[in-house]
Parts: sequence; C-alpha cells; structure tokens
Amino acid sequence: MSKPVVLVTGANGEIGRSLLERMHQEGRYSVVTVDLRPLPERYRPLCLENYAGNIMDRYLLDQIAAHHEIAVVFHLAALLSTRGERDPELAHQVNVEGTLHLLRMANSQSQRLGRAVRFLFPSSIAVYGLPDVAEKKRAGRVTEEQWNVPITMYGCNKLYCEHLGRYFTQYYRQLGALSTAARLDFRALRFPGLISAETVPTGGTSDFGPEMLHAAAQGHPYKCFVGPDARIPFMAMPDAVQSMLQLLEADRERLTQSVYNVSAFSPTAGEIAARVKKIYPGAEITYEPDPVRAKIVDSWPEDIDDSRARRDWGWNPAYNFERAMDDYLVPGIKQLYAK
Ligand code: AKB
Repeated sequence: MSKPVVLVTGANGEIGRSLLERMHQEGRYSVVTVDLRPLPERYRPLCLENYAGNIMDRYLLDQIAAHHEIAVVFHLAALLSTRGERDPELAHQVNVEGTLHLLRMANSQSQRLGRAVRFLFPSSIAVYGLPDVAEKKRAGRVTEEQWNVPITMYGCNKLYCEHLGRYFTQYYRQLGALSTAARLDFRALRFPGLISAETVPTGGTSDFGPEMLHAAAQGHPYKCFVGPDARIPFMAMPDAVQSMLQLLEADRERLTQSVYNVSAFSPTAGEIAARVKKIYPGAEITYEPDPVRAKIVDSWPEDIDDSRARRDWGWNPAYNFERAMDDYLVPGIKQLYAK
C-alpha cells in the first residue's frame, strides 16, 4: 500500500526543515512541499515532490491537489510578528488569505477522497495580548481562552485562522448539501518561541532567544532588543515537531478542542543570556530594548497552560531549559558552525 501523502507549506522555513527530516526518519508518509524559495539540495531527496511557488496562487494549489491524494496538510507558511508589523496588509494576505486557500483546497480534497483531510496549523502565543507587565505577572500561565486580544497583525491573523479552521471543520457550507464526513479535520497548536540548532529565525519577535545563542556560537556580539527581565515561553524545535506529529496522530474522539497550547520552559532574556555566557564565556550580550518589539514581548504571556494537550493527547515535552541547551542546542550549533 502506498504511503499517505502529506503536503507541507513553508517547508523551507525553520519548522518545515525539521519536520521534513523527522518525517523522512520515520518513513511513514510521502511528503510534497511548497515554498516560495526552492528547497536546498539536501532536503529534496526527503520528498516525493517539491513545488516552488506562492500559496496565494490558487492555480498552483489546485494543480498540487490534482496530482496527489493529500491526506494531511501542515500549513506552516506565514509572515511572523515583527515582519507583519512592517507590512500588515501583506501579513494579512499571506496569513489569512493564504490559509483560506489551503483550507478550501483541503476541503475539496476531503470531498474528493471521501475522508477528512487532517489540517495541522501552527498558531502562536501571539494570539494573546496582555495590557502591561503587571497584568502579565498576575496572569501567570494562561489557558486557551484567556486574553485573546492580540496587539500584532500576526497575532490577529493566527487567532482568526484558528476560528476559520474550526469553522471549516464544523460548519463550512452548513446551508448547502455538503456531508459532514467530507469536511476537513483542523487541529492547531499554539507554539511559544521556538529555538532550533539548525536555523536562525527571521521576522519574529521571540527571535531574541535563538539570535543570542547563534550569535555567541559564531563569536558575534549581540544587542538584545528586549530587556533582561522579559519573559516568554520557549520550546526546542524537536519538541515542536514531536507535538505536531502527536496531534496529527491523535484520535479525533479524544480531542475536546481544535486549538491546544503547548509549552516547555519559560526563561527571561537575562536567564538565556546567563546560560549562553556559561557555555560561551566570551559572549558579548548587551541590552538595547526596541520599544515596540519589547512591548510586543510584554504583551505575550509569561507561560501558557498546556494541561489540555497533556490530558487529551499525552503531550509531554522532552526538553526543559537545561536539557534543551546542553543536549540539543549547544551540540547542534557547534556542529553547524564547525562546517
Ligand atoms: C514570532 O516571534 O512571531 C513567532 C511566534 C512567537 O509565533 N516566533
């Protein structure tokens, strides 16, 4: 029997590349990718087919759907929070209209195949918006439905797309004749800032964590754009990939909601810097808070309550802060820059 086909959008991004490697190791799926930038040579053999193109191109999406029986979509393509504040209309187009195109395509595919295509969507802590640091401290770990008042275009986009996905799963064309069995099956994870040993993210506001570490590993000085007390949750990339695959495999009957918080550890910028300096004693880290980016970080919760993910589908991160640094990030980054 042939393997189920998984479509990954934004496959050339930092989550995408790690996901491709992990799915290749597991060997259970055939992977088709789409990204604006062609995938680097080393990732191409991991996939059945790669399309270089824009998710705004509906013709391209229809063509991909016509050529493959897509069972799963990982829709990773997005413009992140800092980039989105520089060009909010473009962020809306890519993050909302692009997602709508993918949902529509996955829905028609579900109808064509007569079974629900599983649609995995990385949402974000950016959907939360706390008014100030005092309230953020008081709020502590927030649950999925608290403080859903984002202050960035990206956060608004992610929150709306969570609703779009739920709508497509439960109500799409509810006045029409569409059978419920033919609707797609949307599942979202709200990720904290992600830290990868292989790539430095671009365009995000949680980027200060990974940037600090990658700069130190390359012997570059780093000016942190938030103050040392800024605290948000983070997660090591292997756990992010693990959570997506675990949610993908979860039985629908066990899921009590379509959107889940997932969290791992929650250091301040100063605690990350201290750890980085312990590993790279020569690291030069200074603080020059950017008022807008720092305010965005202050609007995100200190931590998120992921007890529903733990209860419903067994989420349990493998990496706490120390393990993430010592067992994953530092060895991986050393190898990366030794090349
Ligand atoms: C960003 O900083 O925009 C992202 C996120 C927290 O979703 N990394």
